[in-house]
Amino acid sequence: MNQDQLKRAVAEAAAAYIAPKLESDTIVGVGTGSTANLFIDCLAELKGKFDGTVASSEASAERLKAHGIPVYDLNAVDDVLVYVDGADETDAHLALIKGGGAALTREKIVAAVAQEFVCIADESKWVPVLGNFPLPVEVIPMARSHVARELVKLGGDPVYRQGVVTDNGNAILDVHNLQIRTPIALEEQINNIVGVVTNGLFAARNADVLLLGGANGVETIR
Ligand code: ABF
Repeated sequence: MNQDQLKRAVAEAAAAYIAPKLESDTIVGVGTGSTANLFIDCLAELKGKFDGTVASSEASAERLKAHGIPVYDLNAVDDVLVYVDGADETDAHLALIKGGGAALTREKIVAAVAQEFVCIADESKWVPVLGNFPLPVEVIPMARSHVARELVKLGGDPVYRQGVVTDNGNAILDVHNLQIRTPIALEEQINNIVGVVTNGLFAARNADVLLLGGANGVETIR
């Protein structure tokens, strides 16, 4: 199977994983990216078996609505049963790097609210140590240079993602050359820099379940 087929396989596996949990009042959290897009298409098959969704980006909200799936403001719902989203990297503890699509802050908020976080990824995302994929950091625009200098002190090489404005109106710095051996600690350290909105390490709130697509099919890892 090629990468697209693996993404489709994990998207289908996620729909099959959540289907038995759905009830008429269930809200499903939906992520962003090409794997999450395929999940949205599978979710459309389950329309009517749950109430609606909250989305981690404007792009995902549009795709959900195009399928006729209700999309709610997160403030309007009491509970998110499950959040399904992709990742840029995952380690064996299901700590993740996310944010390649610049949606990390809303993704982290929905993940924080959700009872269960199901990550869907093809095997190219599985790494022994996080950091080969540049770590995205969302920053308040006026703090960009300050945050970049602080990130250099932490050993990284931040690069401004030119031309990208997040759904929240902010900028993204991609931090290269990090070998992230203590992801929970680094997540906290970066979040403590003044001007950082959030960073793409999902370690304090990691995934609960990983559906990983590879040559031998979809593996469920907890
Ligand atoms: C989102 O989509 C992001 O957090 C991550 O950056 C990206 C993964 O993209 P894809 O599924 O297209 O590889 O989940």
